[in-house]
Amino acid sequence: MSNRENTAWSRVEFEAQLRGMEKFYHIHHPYNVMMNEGKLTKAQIQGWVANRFYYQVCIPIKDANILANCPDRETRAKWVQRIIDHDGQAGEPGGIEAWIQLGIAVGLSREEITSLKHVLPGVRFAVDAYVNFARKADWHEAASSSLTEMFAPKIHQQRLSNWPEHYPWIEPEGYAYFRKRLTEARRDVEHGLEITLDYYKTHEQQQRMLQILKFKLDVLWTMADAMTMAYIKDMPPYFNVAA
Ligand code: AHQ
Repeated sequence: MSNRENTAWSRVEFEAQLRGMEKFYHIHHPYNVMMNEGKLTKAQIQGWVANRFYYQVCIPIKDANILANCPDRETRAKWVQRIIDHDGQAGEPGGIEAWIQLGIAVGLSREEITSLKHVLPGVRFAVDAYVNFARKADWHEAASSSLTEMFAPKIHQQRLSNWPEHYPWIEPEGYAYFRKRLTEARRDVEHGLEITLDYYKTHEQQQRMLQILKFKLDVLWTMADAMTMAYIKDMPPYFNVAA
């Protein structure tokens, strides 16, 4: 390999390479494309909300594992905000409660959502893989795996812009979560990028980061795959097995 191929990217080039991974983001998954085009039924929207709830409740667990593995007080003092954003605090219900409100706005009951009864095996395995990665990985690597959120503001904005027209039956109160994430995601990415661009210095380390980001992109894509099988192709687990 010529030396050039082994040379580490500059900070600017490294960030550009990370942002170049947007083509694998789940905004391009058929489930999300159909959602954005108004082609999903009420049941397919409800299935998505009920399954994504498992991802949402696991995010604070994932972030608590990063805190547990991180010896740097300054980093922890910033990172802890992510747990508060989701779990809430005195007087502020938080993102998990906002997601339950989204569930109620699409016609699910609180119990249906919080019972996790609709969570598909493929969704559960993908989310658990993310949490277990954060549990075991070096805290820098776990922190940098959150950078799929570089691409999240666009997908949240899409929902806010298109759902009212495509899905007028959804109560507008449900949109609070997406609005909340527009600012929170941008703030999270600023901190996550700082940690990432500071940590991965050599060519090999930067290649490792691309692998980590691809793993997290796979988590999101696989969740949508499981929902596609169950709710679009009507082939949920064991659909062809006699009850
Ligand atoms: O609602 C989302 C959220 O709270 C988070 C936390 C962050 C992480 O720590 O990995 N990623 C993330 C994401 C959220 N919403 C997803 C969506 O499509 O609504 C996007 C997802 C992400 O890009 O990782």
